[in-house]
Amino acid sequence: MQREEFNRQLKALAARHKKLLELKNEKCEYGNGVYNRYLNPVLTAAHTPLHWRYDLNYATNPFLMERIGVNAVFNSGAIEMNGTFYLLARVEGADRKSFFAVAESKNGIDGFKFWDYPVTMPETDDPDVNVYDMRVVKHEDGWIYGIFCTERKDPNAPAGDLSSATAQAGIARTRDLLTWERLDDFKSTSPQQRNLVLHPEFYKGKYAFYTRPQDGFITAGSGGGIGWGLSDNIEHACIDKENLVDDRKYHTIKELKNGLGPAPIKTPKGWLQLAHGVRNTAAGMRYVLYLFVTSLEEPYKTIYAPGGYLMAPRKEERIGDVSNVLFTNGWIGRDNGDVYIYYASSDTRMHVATTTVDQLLDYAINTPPDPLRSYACVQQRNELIRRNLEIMKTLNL
Ligand code: M1P
Repeated sequence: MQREEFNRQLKALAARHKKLLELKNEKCEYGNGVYNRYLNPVLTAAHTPLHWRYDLNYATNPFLMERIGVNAVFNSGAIEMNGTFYLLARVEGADRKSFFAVAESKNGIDGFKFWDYPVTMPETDDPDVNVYDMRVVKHEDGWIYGIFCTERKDPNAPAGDLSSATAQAGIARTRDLLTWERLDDFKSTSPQQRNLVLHPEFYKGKYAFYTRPQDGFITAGSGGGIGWGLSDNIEHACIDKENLVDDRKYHTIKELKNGLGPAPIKTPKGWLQLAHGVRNTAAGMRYVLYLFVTSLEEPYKTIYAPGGYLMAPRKEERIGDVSNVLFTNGWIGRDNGDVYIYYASSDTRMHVATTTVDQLLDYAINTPPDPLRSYACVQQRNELIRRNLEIMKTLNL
């Protein structure tokens, strides 16, 4: 390609990228009263800066090729600071390794733009092979913590098994999302820990963690579900006992496994908790999001557990690298009561859904719990139908 043509194509590429970043987002028509989805994803691989992917120098890249590809942008932590919305995105390169990068927006629903450089997350003495799914937590100790999964090859895997891995939690802290201090990896008695979440307040003077102990890398095995444990300090976080917060149950949306999403949002009626539940199907695992509320005084005690899912994959959300998956590790509860749920679909892209604390509490408190049997589900529904038929009669519907 001649230099002139290179410059022309580069300008066209930059213009298309700018247009994508400036695309306005709109609420989807007809929400369900609990939350509103939006028409466009807020982040995709195509949103990553061109200068992360292309060599922009004609002399070294005369074909204007993508040199280091980006495969997907998903599972992002979220935080609001001084009125700006920040996502700590999981960016997955074409080489399958993930890293973190900050994207910011003024309104939280569109205009997300990545910073010039991704996060340089320091390593520990035992280098991570892959890092992902950061929960960003503003703790009452004054620090912003990033709790994420650190994955390494399983040292006990038999020769030839190149897939077995161990997942543990990495912990880092920052004041500005730019410079990160890496602390010791989290320690517990479980061979695998993913979806670790730091509770934003001290509990009896200790750091409190929501855990997700597992026997294997993929399956929960004897792992009961979402747990809770306390650590004396954060620099060498370690828990030796986990209490069950939310267990798995037969024939529910969380039969196979579950895991807490972002850190909970404090409300006058309890801690709003958002999690993912997984069940198996003939087409593979199906990940949905569900909500529950725990007690203000004892954040490990569930006080409201609405039945079923809050959000499940629909339309194009169903399709991606790992299809039929919704996953969240970031939401923002604003001072005015608005809640922005950042969720990823099918391990490929990021979306937002908006709601309020009042709506989520109403949903949590007034949605009947899962009665666990078809017969009981029909009774539950009949009760609603009976009441509605009366109202329909009076309203002539
Ligand atoms: O592929 C779906 C998700 O699988 C894992 O979730 P869990 O920890 O519940 O098994 C994670 O690897 C997550 O990143 C991924 O989105």
